[in-house]
Amino acid sequence: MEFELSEELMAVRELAREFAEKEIAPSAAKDDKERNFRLDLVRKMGELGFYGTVIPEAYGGNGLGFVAMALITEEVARAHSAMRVAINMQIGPALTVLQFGSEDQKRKFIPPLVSGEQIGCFAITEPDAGSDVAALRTTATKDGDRYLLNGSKLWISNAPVTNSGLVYAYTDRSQKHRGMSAFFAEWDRPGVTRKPLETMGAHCSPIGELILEDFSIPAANRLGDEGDGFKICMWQLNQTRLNCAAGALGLARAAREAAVSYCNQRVQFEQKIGAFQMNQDLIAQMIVHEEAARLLVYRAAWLADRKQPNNLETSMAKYAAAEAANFAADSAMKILGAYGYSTEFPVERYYRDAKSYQIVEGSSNIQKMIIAQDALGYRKANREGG
Ligand code: GRA
Repeated sequence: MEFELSEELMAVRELAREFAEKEIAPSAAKDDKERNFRLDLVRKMGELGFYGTVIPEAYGGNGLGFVAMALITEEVARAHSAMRVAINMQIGPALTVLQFGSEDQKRKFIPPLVSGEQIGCFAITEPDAGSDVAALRTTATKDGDRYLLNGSKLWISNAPVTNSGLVYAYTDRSQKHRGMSAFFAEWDRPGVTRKPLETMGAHCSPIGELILEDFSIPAANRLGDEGDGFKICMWQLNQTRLNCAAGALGLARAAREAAVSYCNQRVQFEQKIGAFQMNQDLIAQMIVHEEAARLLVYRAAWLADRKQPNNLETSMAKYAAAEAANFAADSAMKILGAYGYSTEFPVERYYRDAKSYQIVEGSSNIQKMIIAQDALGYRKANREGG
């Protein structure tokens, strides 16, 4: 058993930390308040290779692997959690095309996502299909050498700014989940209306609705066969879930660091408040939850690097990290009191941003369902092709 990072991975982490501290952190409060989408920083992360870790060099990546992806994501999220969504939006579609795409699709669609030239997304969720992916209603009707898509995709990260990405729709609703198909969409075309939406946190990660009315996608952009969509989606979610888990870890760390630092400065009743056992209790719990989540996140990434099944391990990592982030943000708020509640300091942003991790990429309840049903023998989490 090996708990050390290689020199290469330590260098990757150092690069990401330096970038996050110098370029992301200084404007995080302003960007959050103004809900800025930092295209400049998104592009810079592309230049630094942050979207290429899980993509081979042949398609513009650097092949550093999933542990590298997790380390980078953790560092970025520690500086500003909303900025790590950008990593997922580039990697998610690129990696899915790498897994299921034809050679032509790989050459055409992956490099612009890896470089950050095209802003990515993945459109799964709908007004009546969140946790229950199979309930989605968007249809894709074959029309000669293209498909016409009709439906509404809701709460789609990057919807207001995306150029290209994945979209899931039914080619045959009567087949239930076996009639779902996956497509690579180029969004700067007619037939799509974008409606930005506002959320409580992750302000720098634009989100919204994509309304599709006879939105045309060339048949050549379908990933896999008709009917492969649900399995492709489950596979994709397993990859993108890992990025969320790493992001939650970064946020947990930021909140814990803020709490520790404040405990060592703030004096009440003539003592540093770190001397009070009730605060020590919170700090100890924050550290243990964070460190346990870190081991789970790194293990899931390590398994992914070895191409070993990791759906179960990724669900555990996502659940643990999301809960650790929320525990840490909530505890930091208690420790900092009014300074935590104030919009002048970052803890209230951590608190708002942390909530998203219990919702996105499979809620905490969905992760628990996957973990428990595997343990009970009802539904295996690590499946063939998953
Ligand atoms: O029997 P079969 O041959 O028909 O196959 C079944 C099963 O074997 C079929 O799908 C197969 N399957 C899988 N295959 C490979 C299921 N899971 C997998 C897998 N992991 N790998 C149907 O299976 P089922 O178990 O009956 O499916 P279900 O009950 O309809 O759904 C399962 C489940 C609840 C886990 C799924 O729907 C799910 O994961 N839901 C959560 C949805 C989610 O995560 N949404 C995220 C939206 S995107 C987002 O949040 C963006 C955030 C961006 C950011 O912040 O970064």
